Amino acid sequence: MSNPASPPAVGVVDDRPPLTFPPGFLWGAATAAYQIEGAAAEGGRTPSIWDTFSHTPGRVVEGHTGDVACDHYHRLGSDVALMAELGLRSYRFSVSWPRVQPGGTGPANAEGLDFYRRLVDELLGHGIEPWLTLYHWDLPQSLEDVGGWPARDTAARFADYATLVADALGDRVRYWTTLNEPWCSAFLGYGSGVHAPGRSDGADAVRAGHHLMLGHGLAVQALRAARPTAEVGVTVNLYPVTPASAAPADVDAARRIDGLANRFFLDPLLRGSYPADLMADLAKVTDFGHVRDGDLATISTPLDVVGVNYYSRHVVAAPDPDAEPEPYWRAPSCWPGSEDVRFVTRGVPVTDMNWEIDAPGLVETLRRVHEEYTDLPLYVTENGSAFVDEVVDGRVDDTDRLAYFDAHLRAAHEAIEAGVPLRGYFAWSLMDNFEWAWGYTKRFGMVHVDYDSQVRIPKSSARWYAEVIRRNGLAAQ
Ligand code: IFM
Repeated sequence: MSNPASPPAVGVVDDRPPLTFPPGFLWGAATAAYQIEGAAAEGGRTPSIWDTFSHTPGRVVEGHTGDVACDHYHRLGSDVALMAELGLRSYRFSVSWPRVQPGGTGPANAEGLDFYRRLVDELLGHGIEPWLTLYHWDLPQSLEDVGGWPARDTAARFADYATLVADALGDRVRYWTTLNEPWCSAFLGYGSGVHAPGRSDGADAVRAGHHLMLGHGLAVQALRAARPTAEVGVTVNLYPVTPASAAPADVDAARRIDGLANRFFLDPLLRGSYPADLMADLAKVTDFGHVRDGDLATISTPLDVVGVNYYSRHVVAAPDPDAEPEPYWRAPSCWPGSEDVRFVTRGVPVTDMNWEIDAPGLVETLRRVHEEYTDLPLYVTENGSAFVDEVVDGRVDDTDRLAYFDAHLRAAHEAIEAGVPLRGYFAWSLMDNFEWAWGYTKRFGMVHVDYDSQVRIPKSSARWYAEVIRRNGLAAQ
């Protein structure tokens, strides 16, 4: 009997039992504006930090940009038809802030809003529930020019933008997510600088994280004021963090990274406080003087749902005592104050991102959020894998990706059986797209995209997922 929580080996038919999900379980797929839309300079859109970053030589692999991406802006109708063909019950997309509010302040851009109105209407027309994310990393460049997320005012601007979108789409969109993965915006954008806007300052990263959450809290209030019936949440990317050994120094390294990766966001958002140990770890980076009275109450404004993005696990070890003259940790880091913690590989199978495949980590993560933080309904708002795909005779047989989904859906089911109120699952991603600093070199899609012709080919995983949705579960194998 194979381990039910790890993927079946490629090409091996195993003996897993069929699994059925609860009635009404929401099956979907996700994308994000900058990763698929293209039309970067059309319809009144102004540049975001990702336009600037991707056009800066050396920032994105092979100089790729989101200028055209999957050209979804011009292919909305056929893309939604494809979603319907695959039987998706929900589609999670993000709104491009600089498309609907050029420059990040002032009045709405009617043409930009109209694109999303058409998208939502098309989805509803096909019986697909729209799931709208307000911020998936594309801050208007002009707001970055006046300080970006490390500046407090950006949080207020975000709430204004939320109101503007809610006024336009609140009558037809039920599910609203404020932020996608604020850890990435803060710590990759302002810490290591491997994401836009490409700044590297630990204190700025911490300030950015706080102001992202403040913006979230203000946006939740703005959304509720505009649309009292909206179901509002936030999406965080979480990792189980495991010490490489039982040695106290490794255990402490895991505590530190868990603090920065997970508790930095979960505690303020769901408990209204920063963890004391995390603040102590960060004392040499910041005095938290940017936190004002009332901020944490705003940040922890009650939610309706919580979104969890899950990809992998971190395994960490204590700093290497022999590392001096090899200062591996002096490069700009996304772990301010804990730059010297070592990330260890265990030799288990990895995806094309080099991320370890660890389905049991999804069970752990969902149980932790539910058991330690909240009774709210949870949704896996992203889960998926990049693999190298080959088109052969017009087909893409992505057995590795299919196995990854299978293993993680089994894990999701296990979490439900353990009492987690998991209400839905969104595969990342509907289609291959611009994978940030990796450009188009990494493919996460269930649908293959030929970036020259823009032809879409549903991969084996997409056909398999359509069957999962149809059955509301997994067939026996
Ligand atoms: O492509 C990203 C997405 O934009 C955010 N979550 C992780 C995905 C894979 O890296």
